[in-house]
Amino acid sequence: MQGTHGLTSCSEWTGVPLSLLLKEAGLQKGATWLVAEGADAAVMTRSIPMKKALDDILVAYGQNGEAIRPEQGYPLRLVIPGWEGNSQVKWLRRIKVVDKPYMTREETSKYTDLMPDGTARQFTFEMEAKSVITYPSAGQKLPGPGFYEVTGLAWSGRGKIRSVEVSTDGGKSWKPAQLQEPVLRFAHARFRFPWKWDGQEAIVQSRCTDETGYVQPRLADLVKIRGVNSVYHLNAIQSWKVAAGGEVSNVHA
Ligand SMILES: Nc1nc2c(c(=O)[nH]1)N[C@H]1C(S)=C(S)[C@@H](COP(=O)(O)O)O[C@H]1N2
Ligand SMILES: [Mo]
Repeated sequence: MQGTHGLTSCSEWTGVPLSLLLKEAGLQKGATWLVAEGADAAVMTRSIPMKKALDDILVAYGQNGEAIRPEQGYPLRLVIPGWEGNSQVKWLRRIKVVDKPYMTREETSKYTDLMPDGTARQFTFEMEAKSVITYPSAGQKLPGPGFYEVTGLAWSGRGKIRSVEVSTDGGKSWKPAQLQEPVLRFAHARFRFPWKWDGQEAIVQSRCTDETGYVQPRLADLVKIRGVNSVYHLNAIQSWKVAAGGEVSNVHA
């Protein structure tokens, strides 16, 4: 799903706090960034600010009670709560403490957002709040008018999800959805919303707010600021059209 890069949230990770390793190694003055390098053929490399490294980054060796699986980064990887997936270097083979970001391929040509004026938004580390309705969603078909439970997921790289609202009229009106416990920081939160579908064409949308008060933006509002060249961090409201026949499809509303 585009825009969900990041939150590897259904896992229980085991590892060593990166802050502990850095303190043991000893940091020199001016040590403001680090460069993490993967041992894969692509040598995926990302620059990470020291502030986050000293906060909550984990150098993980275990996932869900076993060694990290090869495809998830065995033997070691970074786990960076709330940040985009790409920064979470797998098959970690080197950490270099430096004084500036190194402008690697992934953080310049890829995970930097090209703004309408041609400048780059650097860096988009935190995953901004997003939600998506998973039922009904594109490719599904509602069998006929009647009662439905709208369900979906919401998450935020800035902390906990505070609330989710659902619209069934293309954003004209919004009603609160119910959050399912547990609602945890950086994790996917499930929501549900009772809906009586009258069989007419409808646009269904969800909109979440996180604990910082940040509200998931409408697509048009996000495009106004970011333009159309920045697709890697798309956290706008997702719209699904339910056609009169019950078919559900992806639309820009
Ligand atoms: N070394 C290395 N690390 C990497 C990558 C990679 O290609 N090489 N892909 C990144 C990207 S783009 C994502 S989304 C996450 C995926 O992590 P997962 O396998 O736990 O889902 O790993 C990141 N870490
Ligand atoms: Mo990714």
